Amino acid sequence: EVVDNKYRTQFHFQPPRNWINDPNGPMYYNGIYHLFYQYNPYGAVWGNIVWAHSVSTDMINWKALEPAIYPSKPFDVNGCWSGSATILPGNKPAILYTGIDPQNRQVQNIAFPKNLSDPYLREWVKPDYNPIIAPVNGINASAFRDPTTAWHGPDGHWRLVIGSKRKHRGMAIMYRSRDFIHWIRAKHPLHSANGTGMWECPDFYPVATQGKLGVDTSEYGAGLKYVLKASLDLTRYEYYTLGYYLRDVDKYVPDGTSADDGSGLRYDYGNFYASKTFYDAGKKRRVLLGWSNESDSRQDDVSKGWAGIQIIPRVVLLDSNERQLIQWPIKELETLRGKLVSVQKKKIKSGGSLEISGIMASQADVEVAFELSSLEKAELFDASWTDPQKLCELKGADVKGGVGPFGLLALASANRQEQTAVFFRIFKGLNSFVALMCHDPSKSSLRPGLYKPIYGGWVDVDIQKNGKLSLRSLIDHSVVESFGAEGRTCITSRVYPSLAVGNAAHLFVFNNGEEDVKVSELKAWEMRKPLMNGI
Ligand code: DQQ
Repeated sequence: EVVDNKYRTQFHFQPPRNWINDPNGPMYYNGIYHLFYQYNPYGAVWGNIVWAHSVSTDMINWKALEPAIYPSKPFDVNGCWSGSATILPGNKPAILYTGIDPQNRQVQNIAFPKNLSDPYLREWVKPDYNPIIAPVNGINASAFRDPTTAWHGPDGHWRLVIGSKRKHRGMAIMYRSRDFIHWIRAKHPLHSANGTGMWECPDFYPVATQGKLGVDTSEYGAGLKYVLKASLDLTRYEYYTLGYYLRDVDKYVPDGTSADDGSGLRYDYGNFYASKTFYDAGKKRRVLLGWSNESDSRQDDVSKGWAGIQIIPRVVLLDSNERQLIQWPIKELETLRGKLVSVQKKKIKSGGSLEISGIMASQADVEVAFELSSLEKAELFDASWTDPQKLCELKGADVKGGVGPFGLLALASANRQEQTAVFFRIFKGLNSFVALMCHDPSKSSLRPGLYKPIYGGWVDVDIQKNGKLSLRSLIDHSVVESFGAEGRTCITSRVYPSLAVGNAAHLFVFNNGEEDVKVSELKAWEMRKPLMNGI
């Protein structure tokens, strides 16, 4: 089979060919990171789903193995869908996943490594007592999937949740087990929210209110808050809330400040779905993985022979104000940094720009710190602007502003007929300034008929106090993954330039605001290619 590599990413996770979607069962076990993922062995569109398997010692260089879990028994004959890993006492990993049975019901199955002394855990055994959880007693058998990593309570029982819905109410149905094999449904879901529809790939875990360490899923006690995330099938966006976990009654109570009705916080305001975290006991951090789908057509995917990537793994921490999470690419990514170009203390005048040359700008890691000496010219914020994505649509990169838009033009052609703009705008609100971050790929390609959605999110920073705003963008041929304000707002876009390809891609800093801005420092590294599944 031939594959077209023109738009292939070089340091983002991909197999050599075919369709991929959700990350599955990520885990750290005896010094090795395992990533399983939804994969179609036969083509570049969704279908025939198995758990493909790769291993790594740094989550940047990957070695592909044979699929670990694939349809072979009645309880998964029609597909092996998403799920999670849990490391059981005695250092024994177990995988829980959704199988599609002969009646096309969604059932939950367990699998164990065949041979614990194989460092790669290549072969997995699915006992014949599967399924271990079936959609009975009123559960909708076509809306019952994606078991989480389990956590252990003080009563000696394991707990997990499974994504579901009842009518329009999305929910995380909870189960308990003493032996990890016999599971009993709890009377109440861990949490539910009306009007949100099916919850796919739920994730539930603690985060520390102090310090920079991640927390294992079963930990409990003072100084922890909880994150509950669901991927909403209705909108194809994910939302999370922060809150408390009342362990005695197994209920999650989201903070009053964070909406859980599908309008709240997101890990990523762009093309990002079906994410999952795991606790990395090696480096004591919680790591987030997620799928970024293509935004070209199905026909494009078939002709290029591949579709879908995983984002660069991100460390997840609670912001010190406890209002949101902060995400940052794992440190290991920096081992790929090659040739560096940098800029210091450079004013970008109103309407001006600066080209950053000297590296291959189609494969780069760019960090830039902006300094705003005055916010006087900031536009007034209109209280009707409640949706940041809509505001970015209203005010794209070419729409002049007061303070901003300023930021980067990634994957730009020499004369900027093509560009993917990553930028901020600052507005003056009633009591404080409002910062907006946008991705505007509307000029990302001269090719007709591409899907080029504009994305946006608010940036939770005190811009008046700081007078600074930082941006990091990971640019990789057909993806731009951006981190605003040290990872407070993240946006990922998939783009398919026709001119700004390979060595013909350019990188600029731009400022379309009335107010001048200063680049206090910019560093752009050309990125090397890691070992990537034999590609
Ligand atoms: N993808 C899987 C499901 C999950 C969905 C099937 C989310 O288990 O709900 O490929 O992208």
